[in-house]
Amino acid sequence: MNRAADRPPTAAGDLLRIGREAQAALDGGRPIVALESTLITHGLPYPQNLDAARRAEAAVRGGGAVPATVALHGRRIRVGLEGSELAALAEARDLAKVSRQTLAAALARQDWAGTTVAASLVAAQLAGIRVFATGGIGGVHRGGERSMDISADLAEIARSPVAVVCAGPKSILDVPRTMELLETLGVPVVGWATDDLPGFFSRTSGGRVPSRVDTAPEAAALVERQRTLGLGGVLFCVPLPEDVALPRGEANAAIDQAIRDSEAAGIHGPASTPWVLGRVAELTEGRSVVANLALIEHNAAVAAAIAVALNAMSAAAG
Ligand code: PSU
Ligand code: MN
Repeated sequence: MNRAADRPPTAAGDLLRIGREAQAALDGGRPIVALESTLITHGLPYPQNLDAARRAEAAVRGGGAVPATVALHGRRIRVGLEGSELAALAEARDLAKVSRQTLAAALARQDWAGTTVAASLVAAQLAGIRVFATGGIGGVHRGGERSMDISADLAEIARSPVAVVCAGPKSILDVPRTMELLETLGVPVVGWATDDLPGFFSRTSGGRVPSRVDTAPEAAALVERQRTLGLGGVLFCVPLPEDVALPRGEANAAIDQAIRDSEAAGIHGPASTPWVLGRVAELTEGRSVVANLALIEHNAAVAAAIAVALNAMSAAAG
């Protein structure tokens, strides 16, 4: 399925640089999982960000797939970084956070930049990668019905034929409106072995998921049907590991406080999520960061299992 010859021709060639290992996996039709990098450049402080990136890549490998972290560097969209490049990205300060709407402009610059879920999905699609993992997606921000601050992630998930594995929308966002918009955009939201919508730092959000799968082959079959119908992406929501989960009330209290503080500090737009996450980390004395690292790793492992199952299906279909 991932073989070079099966991929649609793209005019993006010169703007895209696929790493050696990722290219070999694509050429050989082996399972591969794309990973985003805004969580490295903006989501977590150094050195936890590098730890998260390495653990995610290791979890993908442990699951039998090849990791391909997406970022920008040298006026190219990079898909698949060397270990030293991952470290350079994690150590650099004041990098740009690039999403779909800023991608073309950012490619005029040499520097490293982090790619959001939306921009990373653009890259995955160009490279011919069908499975992607992150910690959390963007969504409808609180007050978004007035501010219209709605992440480009949602529309991108709707239009990219890529399976997105996340830990559910966190309550930094307006979770009910995020779910409504996903429904409007026609994105299947699928619980991973759960009927409850996971709440990122906590295993439940209070909401329900419209559908669920319990195994990787079941997930792969759903992804394949979605592709056959040409309906765009699928969003898998995976509850974080029990031992690091925060109680829902406690996570929400920290987030409420952090959002009040961000408003008092006048933080808006793309700066909002990184600022609020940093404040939540302070308020939970670092436990939100421990949870964040573990859920990123866990989601990467689930994504690898889905990629492996998709490949097995393609192989069986000849
Ligand atoms: N949620 C997190 N950590 C993150 C992000 C979301 O828990 O780092 C990042 C992701 O890269 C996501 C982006 O794609 O924030 C969304 O930003 P915006 O709302 O500006 O589109
Ligand atoms: Mn926004």
